[in-house]
Amino acid sequence: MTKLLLIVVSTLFASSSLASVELPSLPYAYDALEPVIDAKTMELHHVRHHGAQVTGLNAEYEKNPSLAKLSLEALLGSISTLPPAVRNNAGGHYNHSLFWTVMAPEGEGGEPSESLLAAIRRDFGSMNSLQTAFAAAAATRFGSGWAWLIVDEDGKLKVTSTANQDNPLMDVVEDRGTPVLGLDVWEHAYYLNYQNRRSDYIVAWWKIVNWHEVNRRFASAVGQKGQDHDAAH
Ligand code: MN3
Repeated sequence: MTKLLLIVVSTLFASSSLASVELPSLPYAYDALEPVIDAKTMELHHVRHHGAQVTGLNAEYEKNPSLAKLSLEALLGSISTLPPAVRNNAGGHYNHSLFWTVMAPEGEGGEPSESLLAAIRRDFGSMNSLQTAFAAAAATRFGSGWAWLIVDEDGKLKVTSTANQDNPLMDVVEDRGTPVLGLDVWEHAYYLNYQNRRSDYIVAWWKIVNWHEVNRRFASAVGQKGQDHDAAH
């Protein structure tokens, strides 16, 4: 009887705690991405920038508890109906959570899967052309924002960019789709090391892409769950 009560009580608490998000811990140490991204940048970026968005999103959930019942993806999909603070904080939380996972220490990120490579050749011609298109999107994003590799509604790969903390899941952006790779091109992401040389950061960043995670996201986006997963993941 006591046990049952405990289960009931803990279930109640579990569902009421839905109304908050937490800052995810990084899957590597702050200095693990050096020299491409320095430890100080990673720490400030994670704790202060992403941390502030987590706090900000939780504050919005408190103001409007019905928002917390939606998945983050569903929330982003109806962002046009929501206040700007939700757009910035929910976008920032989603974007940074993705960003940390699509990076890995140099030499540990593996390679693109066969099916991802095939899609890259089909939609861009080659990996080189994809990287050129991605660099152009990242370099020409004026001010702050993100560059993305997405799977669009037709299952095609596409390179896009968004301003501020917007992302391709939002119903306010031109090119919508499921992000499989994202690069933060806000100055806070690279300025300590690269200053104004954003394009050097963009080129160096490919060395720390975590293809294990990109492969997983791609397979999930095109509905091949479990079929073409990188064995190492
Ligand atoms: Mn950032």
